Amino acid sequence: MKKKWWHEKVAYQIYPKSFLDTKGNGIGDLRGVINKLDYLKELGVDIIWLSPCYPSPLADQGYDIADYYDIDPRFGTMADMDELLVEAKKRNMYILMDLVINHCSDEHEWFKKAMADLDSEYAKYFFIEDGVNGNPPNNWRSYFGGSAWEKIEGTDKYYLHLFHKKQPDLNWENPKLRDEIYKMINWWLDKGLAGFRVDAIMNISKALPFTSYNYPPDREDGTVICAKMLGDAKNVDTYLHELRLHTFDKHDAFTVGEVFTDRTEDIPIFIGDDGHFSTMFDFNEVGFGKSDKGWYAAKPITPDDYRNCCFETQARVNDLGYISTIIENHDLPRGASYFLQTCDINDDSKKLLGTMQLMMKGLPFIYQGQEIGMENCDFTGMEEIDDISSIGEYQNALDAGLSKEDAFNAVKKFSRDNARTPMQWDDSDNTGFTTGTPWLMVNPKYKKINVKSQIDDENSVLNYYRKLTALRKNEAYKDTIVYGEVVPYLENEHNLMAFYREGEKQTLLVLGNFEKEEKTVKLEKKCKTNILSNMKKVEFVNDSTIKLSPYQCVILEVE
Ligand code: TEU
Repeated sequence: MKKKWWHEKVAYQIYPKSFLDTKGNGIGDLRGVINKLDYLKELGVDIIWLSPCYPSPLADQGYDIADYYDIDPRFGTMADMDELLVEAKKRNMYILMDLVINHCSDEHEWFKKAMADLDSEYAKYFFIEDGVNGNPPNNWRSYFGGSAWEKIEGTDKYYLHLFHKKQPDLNWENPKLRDEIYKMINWWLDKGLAGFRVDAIMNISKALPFTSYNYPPDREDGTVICAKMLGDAKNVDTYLHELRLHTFDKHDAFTVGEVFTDRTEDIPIFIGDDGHFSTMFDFNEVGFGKSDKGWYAAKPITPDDYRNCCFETQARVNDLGYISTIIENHDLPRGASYFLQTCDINDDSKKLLGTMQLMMKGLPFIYQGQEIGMENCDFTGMEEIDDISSIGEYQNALDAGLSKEDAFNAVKKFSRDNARTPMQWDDSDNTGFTTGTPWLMVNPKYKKINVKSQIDDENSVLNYYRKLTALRKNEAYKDTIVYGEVVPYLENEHNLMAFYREGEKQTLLVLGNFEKEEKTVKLEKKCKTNILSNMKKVEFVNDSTIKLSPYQCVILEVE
């Protein structure tokens, strides 16, 4: 694997709508991002991924784009975007936009023109098919629940939407559509964007013709069927190859793919020296609990599961390419609430979890608020939840026979809105996010968990994250942390996550105790310096034994 400039960086995801509102409309904006660049720089962030801020009806919070060439006025102007690019560059930071090209909004002019004339060339930008005896063309279900087909009023035809009906799928079979997409990508890259996070990209190739699948009888949402469809769809590789030659390669752009695959043989398609993206997210850990029925029926995850998933990914990817690590994003519950559900959720355990992520091999993406230990929101009813996916899940749960109360309780734990409540800046009204009414409720935990209270506290989660990012860039250890092999240690020990990072210059040992109790750990190799711990006291019993306090982690250098 060739070394690349971005391997040594730290990335951060901003969900603009919930980051910082400077206009008082209750919605975060690009000026808010500009205002916080120094905050991010001090956190050690180099690469910023902005979730979509293009004009959009926001049915799926901007993942439904109505115009690829502009900024939604609620988020600011193109001048703000240009300023953001300039200000980022001054600080040696890189901006990524979200590239949502599997679908657009039903309010995009392509779709409006298609609907106005089903024989027009724009109709060929989408998948429009005849119904079968008054029913949709086939039985595919969408990711967000219900049929993946929407009837076109006044006709017996349907259009395909693998996500919400306000997100019609674009027809990648059509070279004209592909050219439109390439033109748009190059336009953004010419502007000085460093690259993209590429949304839902596994979906661009459909299994054609549109035949029905046999559903498992208790299947509530589209995921399994879509997964099966993806297995049958053959053109992902071909499309991505063409896409990259026409766009990314010409600009040496950095790209991170939202790729869902558990097939090792597919990895080189996406990453590595000949992969179509620079990197892709590791979703192994975060997807662990999801059941066949969807998120509402997810199984709990333990620290042992988290550890095993991380090690599994490392073994699978190995030197095939360089992955990106996450513990949360805008589609998931908060990492602390999810991965620490069997632990005490406190500053120590949050620092421990962060250490495991940032010491893994991979480009770490920190999601806004993760660095201060934001937690899930204790929503009290469905009326407080805005996300269309959660609303779909709730319906799925009701349809499966759950009571309203049980359905709500199941959905709220995994709701995407847990990650979408406003960023917690201080303990003033609305947590300093807005002077207006926030578009989504502020998590009441903000009184305790906020940037202001942590910034000057040497022991805060925030300052610990700063130490972690600094360690990744420390000349003495950088090569080992970025490139060193991950070698699991004592992997059968319950509630312990332990691994070596074997580099050319040195070997590090990372130990994390996920237990409420003290843990004594045998050291098979003599360790010298304690490089970093989330606790002041590091207690070696003797040369070959160390005692870890509850939720303690340490990073040691092997002698
Ligand atoms: O997510 C793609 C995706 O597969 C999601 O369905 C994911 O499994 C789900 O959100 C979990 O609840 C991307 C975006 O990240 C997401 O926010 C969008 O809603 C989706 O694409 C459609 O653009």
